[in-house]
Amino acid sequence: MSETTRIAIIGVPIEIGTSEPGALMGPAALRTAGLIRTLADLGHDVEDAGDVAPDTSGAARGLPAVARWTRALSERVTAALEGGALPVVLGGDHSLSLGSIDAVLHHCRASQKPVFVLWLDAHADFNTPDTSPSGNVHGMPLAALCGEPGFSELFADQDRPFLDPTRVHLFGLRSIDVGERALVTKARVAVTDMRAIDEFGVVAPLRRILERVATEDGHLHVSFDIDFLDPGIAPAVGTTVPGGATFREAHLIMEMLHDSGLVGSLDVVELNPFLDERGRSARVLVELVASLFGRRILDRPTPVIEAVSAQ
Ligand code: B3U
Ligand code: MN
Ligand code: MN
Repeated sequence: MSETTRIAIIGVPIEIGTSEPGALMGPAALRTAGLIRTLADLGHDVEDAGDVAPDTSGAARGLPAVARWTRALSERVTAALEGGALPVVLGGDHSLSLGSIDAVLHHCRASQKPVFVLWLDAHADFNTPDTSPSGNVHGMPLAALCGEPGFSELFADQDRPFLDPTRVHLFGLRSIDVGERALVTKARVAVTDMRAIDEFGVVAPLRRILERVATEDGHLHVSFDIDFLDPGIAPAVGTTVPGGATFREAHLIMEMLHDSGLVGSLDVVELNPFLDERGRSARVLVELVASLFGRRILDRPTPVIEAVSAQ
C-alpha cells in the first residue's frame, strides 16, 4: 500500500461547453462506478465535496455562462489546495479546466512553484473564439489559460496569473484545427502526438516530462480527457477520434504518474454516460484513476522494474 493522500472530490456537471448533451451526468456516473470507494480502499483519506452548482440565471450559454462555472470551481479548488488536499475534479466537459487550473495558478503564484500541465487528450483545446470552427468552449481552455486574447470576461481576477505554454504538454494529440495549430506552434506548446507515441511509446516521452517537472520542483496538474483513450475501450464521449491510447498504455501512464509522486491535481473530463455501453467507460476511468493513486498488481515493486531502475 502506498502513502495516504488527502483527496477532495469535486463534481462539475457542466456541458454548456459542448454541443452534445449528456456530460452533466459524468460526475454521477463516476461515483456510481465506485470511484470514491475505490480510492478509500486504497487507503486514501477521501472527502466527496459534492457538485459545484453556480447560479447561471441570465447566462444560458457561451463564455458568460462558462464564466460562472469557472469562478465557482476556482474557489472550490482553491479551498481544497489551501486545506492541503489533492483536488480530483470530475466532469463535465473540458471547459471546467479553466476553473481548476486557474485555482492551481493562483495557489502556486503564492509559493512561486512553476505550474506544469499534462493534457491527455485527442485534441489541443487551444482554440480562441476567433479560430474555433465550432464555437464550443471545451475546445478553448488552454488558449484562455495561456493568455490568448478574447477571454477576459471568464475570470474574476483581471490580474490573473497565466499558464506558461512551454510548460503545457499535449499528450495523445491526433485532431487539431488549422487556426489552433498555428497558435500551438507559435506559443511553443510541448506536444507528444499520436505519431510520436506510435514511434517511441509512452514511456520515453513521459519520463522526460516528469524529469523536467522534478528538476524545476513544479506542481503537475493532469487533465485527463476520456477521448485520449481509443473509442474501442471508452466509447462514452461526444467527440470520439479513432486511434487513441490503449488500455495498457493508459494504465502505464497512470502508474508512472503515481510513482513520480509529482501529481498535485487532476481533472477527469468529457465522460458522457448517455453514450456509454453498460457503464464500461466509467469503469475504465475508475480503474485508471485507481492506478494513478497507487493501485498496483503486486503490493511491492514489480521485481524486473526494480532490477532495471537500479542499473
Ligand atoms: N477542435 C474542435 C473539436 C474539439 C475540441 N475539443 C473537443 N472537440 N472535445 C473544437 O470544436 O474546438
Ligand atoms: Mn479536451
Ligand atoms: Mn478531446
